[in-house]
Amino acid sequence: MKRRNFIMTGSLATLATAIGAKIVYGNLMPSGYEPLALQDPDPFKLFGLDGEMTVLNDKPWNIEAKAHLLDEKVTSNKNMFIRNNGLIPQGIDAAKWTVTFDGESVVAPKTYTLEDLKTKFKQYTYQLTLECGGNGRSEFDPQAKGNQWTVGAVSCAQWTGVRLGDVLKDVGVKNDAVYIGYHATDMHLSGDTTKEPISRGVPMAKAYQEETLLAFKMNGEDIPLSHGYPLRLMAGGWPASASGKWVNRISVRNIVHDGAKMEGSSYRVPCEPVEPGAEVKDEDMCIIESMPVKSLITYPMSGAKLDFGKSLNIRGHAWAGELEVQKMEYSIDFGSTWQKCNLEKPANRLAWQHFNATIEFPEKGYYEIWAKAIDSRGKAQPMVLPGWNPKGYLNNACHRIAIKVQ
Ligand SMILES: Nc1nc2c(c(=O)[nH]1)N[C@H]1C(S)=C(S)[C@@H](COP(=O)(O)O)O[C@H]1N2
Ligand SMILES: [Mo]
Repeated sequence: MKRRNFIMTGSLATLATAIGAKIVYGNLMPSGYEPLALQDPDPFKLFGLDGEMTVLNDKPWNIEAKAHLLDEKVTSNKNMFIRNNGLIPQGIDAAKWTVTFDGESVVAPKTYTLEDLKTKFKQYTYQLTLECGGNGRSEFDPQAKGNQWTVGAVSCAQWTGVRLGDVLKDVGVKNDAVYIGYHATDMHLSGDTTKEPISRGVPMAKAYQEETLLAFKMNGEDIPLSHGYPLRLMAGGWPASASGKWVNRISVRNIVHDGAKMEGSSYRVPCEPVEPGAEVKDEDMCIIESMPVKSLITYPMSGAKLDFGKSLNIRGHAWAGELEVQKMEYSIDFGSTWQKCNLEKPANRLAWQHFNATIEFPEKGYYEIWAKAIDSRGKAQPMVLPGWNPKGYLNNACHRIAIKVQ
């Protein structure tokens, strides 16, 4: 059951009976709030039964991680979510792979082999946070169409490649350049080869950022096929849809790139907040750029049970798009009071930051741990769902886990 479906009918005592433990800060629970322990899946039963990724769709493949699978500081290949809009290309020969720069705003089109990229330009390695714009979509009401991502469409792997900016300088870009748009070799679901499943991009300022890479390695090895082998764009901190996989062409545009999924409600949100379910005109929609501040508790799993008298060390990651996370807090009393977590600096700009805290529980019973990150401009994650939008993007509500102390 989702948060929205809950109608709080019972008294605290009835809720406690249903959960099988006293709700320690029950008097502080927001009215109408559905405790995690009463939601489906019941965290005390389901989580921990398997350590596998969740398949949301197999046509195309869309797979997400569970929170505890993201516990590593650097996300390993097996725990990285996969998001495809079309069909994964087959039979790739990396030795023959090329990437062509074209568009209105190149001085002249230019093509590079992978070998050219690797030998002509300096290589850089960064940890980059990659979060799907639709991560958290499953909680929106009215429900938004698309993959019902919960919390696991985010990763922070280590990427190696050349700076897109260095290559653009080598290509030669005219003064009227506004945007770069990627083109890739994955196939439209219809099988129609004249259609692209997705062709997005970033404004020139983001294209020239030091951390924006044309990457050929992930975690020190060739990029896995599902993540864009042999070449992908990496624009960390932006909706991951800007980071094109299997890239073989980059167009330097003198307009905002108008490729597939750049327009309408794709990766765009109302420029001003709207009522849930509202119709929003095209011209009132804005392209998502930097992702909002967010965090994830990766240890323990929701549904963990703890012996009374023992303290609990929680940990996880926090990120804030183009910004740094300045402060990380947790609450065990449904958001009434907040305590500080230890927060590490990022490994580099646009990498997620690790946090931890030691929690003592005052008595036996049921608790929820809520985590809240605050970015360098003082903006905090909301406790409840943020602004509704037609496609269910940008849900950065506080992550919460359920705990029983017994
Ligand atoms: N060519 C291509 N690039 C793509 C996509 C795609 O379908 N095709 N999906 C985008 C979206 S919406 C996301 S969230 C990320 C997912 O990257 P990952 O599968 O490596 O985690 O890739 C982006 N790049
Ligand atoms: Mo995405």
